[in-house]
Amino acid sequence: MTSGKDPAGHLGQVDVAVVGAGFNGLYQLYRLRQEGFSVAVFEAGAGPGGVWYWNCYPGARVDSHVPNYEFSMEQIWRDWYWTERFPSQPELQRYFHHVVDVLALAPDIYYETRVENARFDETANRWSVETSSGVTAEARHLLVCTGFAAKPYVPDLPGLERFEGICHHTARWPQSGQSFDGLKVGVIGTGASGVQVVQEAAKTAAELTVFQRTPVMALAMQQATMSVEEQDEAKLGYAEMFRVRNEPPGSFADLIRLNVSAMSVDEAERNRVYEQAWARGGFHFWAATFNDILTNEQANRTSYDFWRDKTRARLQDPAVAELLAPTDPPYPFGTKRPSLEQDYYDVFNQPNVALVDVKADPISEVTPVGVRTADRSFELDMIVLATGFDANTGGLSQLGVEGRNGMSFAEYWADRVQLNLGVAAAGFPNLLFLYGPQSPTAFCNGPTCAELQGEWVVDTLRHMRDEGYTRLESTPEADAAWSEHCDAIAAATLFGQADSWYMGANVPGKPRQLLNYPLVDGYLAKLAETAAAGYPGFELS
Ligand code: N01
Repeated sequence: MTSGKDPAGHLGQVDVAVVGAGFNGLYQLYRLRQEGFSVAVFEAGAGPGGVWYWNCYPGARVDSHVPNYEFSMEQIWRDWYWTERFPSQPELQRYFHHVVDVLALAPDIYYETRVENARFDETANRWSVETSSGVTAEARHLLVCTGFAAKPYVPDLPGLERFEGICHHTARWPQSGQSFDGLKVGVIGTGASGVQVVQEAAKTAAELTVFQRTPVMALAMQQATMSVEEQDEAKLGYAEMFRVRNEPPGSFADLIRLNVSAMSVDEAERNRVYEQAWARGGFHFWAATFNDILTNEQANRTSYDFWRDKTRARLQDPAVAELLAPTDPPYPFGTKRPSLEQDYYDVFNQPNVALVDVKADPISEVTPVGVRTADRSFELDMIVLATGFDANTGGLSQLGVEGRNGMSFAEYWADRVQLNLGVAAAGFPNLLFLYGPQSPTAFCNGPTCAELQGEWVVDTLRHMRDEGYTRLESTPEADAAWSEHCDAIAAATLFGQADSWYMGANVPGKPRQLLNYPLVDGYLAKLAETAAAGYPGFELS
């Protein structure tokens, strides 16, 4: 099924093939069409939204507040109203349909069309793209907009395939829905997806068993409903808000880190700042307190202790409290992405909810009727795999991209991932990544990054067309230099101390390196510098 065009057959030559109809893919389609390029978007899902299409598990909602988390184009926000500050996945899906309608994008999007192979033709300087629905294209440029979470990670749990109950990964939840009502549910994993599923399952599951390996440091969401009147009033300031969002430090209009060390103030002042950030909710406690939280262990510990005490105050059982919010931090605060919660900690006071520490007592196997750890057995009707993603690079390897000499991403990055500015890699001419590895991805947010990084991509393609270039390729030296620069930034922070997906460390065997660039403003400056200097580090011909 496609939206708009007849899916059968060959599209012939297009200027740009885009993979993915999430924020980045839609933005590229909108802007490149405006610039006069022909564009085709291939999307594996049956609708737009990317992660917001696939992650339809009960309780899924975004952790970045609106209106920051939306496109800045007035024709989109003018008639759009949210119901909540942190919208749910169904509301986000409606938003994506609104975007597609308002910008009239549908005719160029091919849904249920997974890119299965893309080969670079050295003679024509074009990508031959083949898809699961039979649509093909010969594209001058291939823009990979698959996001960081396109490939779910399922750990190697012995016996998982023999489980006879219901089993879903959060990112492959049935689109038709699956409730927890009256079931004995086991949730494996306590990252952002696990937190949200647990909150929901605790309401109606007969029994909920949460298998925790590492405690999440979940922050108070401080959810709020939003009225039409309040949004109408706020819209008077949207143009200015989006202008600020796009300026240094970039990505959030109202999350500004203080230019003050946590160690330079006394405890009372520190707590005042922390209380204020806590009350504002969302990522404020992570990203808008002191300037050395993520670089100085002592400063970081003050954040952790504040979070721990806030959290433990809500837990009735001291043993459960010690597992969920240990006396000493299991990793530095904020070096794994903090999830947002509404009543995650409170549900552990309920009689139908149990916590199992699978660090101390690891899962040994999944049986046809449940889960067995070294010491205990749990009978379950349903297993939820909230085990995250082969993030940043995993989704890319699924596309069957063959660059020069048939090289795949997996081959090029076998020992370590390296991309020039997080947008291009040697051996893959005319291919640009948006929201990809070694760009600000996880430290920016979808719509903002789609616009900020996206404009650079639009400018680059326009520059090539205007100057008569048909080929752009990164150099191995530039890839290596950017990757080393990312390493240097990682070394100056505490991120390396956590086994997180930021570091590729959640998937066994993956090279361990910082896969996201933590400085949005520095990144944008580098992009601008590169364009202004005539694209050093790239070969244009
Ligand atoms: O994945 P995760 P996620 N046995 O990797 C555990 C975004 N997101 O899907 O920490 C037992 O964070 C693993 O344990 P450990 C957001 O950016 C956003 O939750 O490796 N447990 C961990 O607890 C987020 O950061 C939203 O020890 C195992 C969990 O599985 C990112 O996506 C919502 C295990 C995986 O946590 C990823 O979040 C959802 C095993 N063998 C997601 N293997 C919002 O916007 C893994 N685990 C709110």
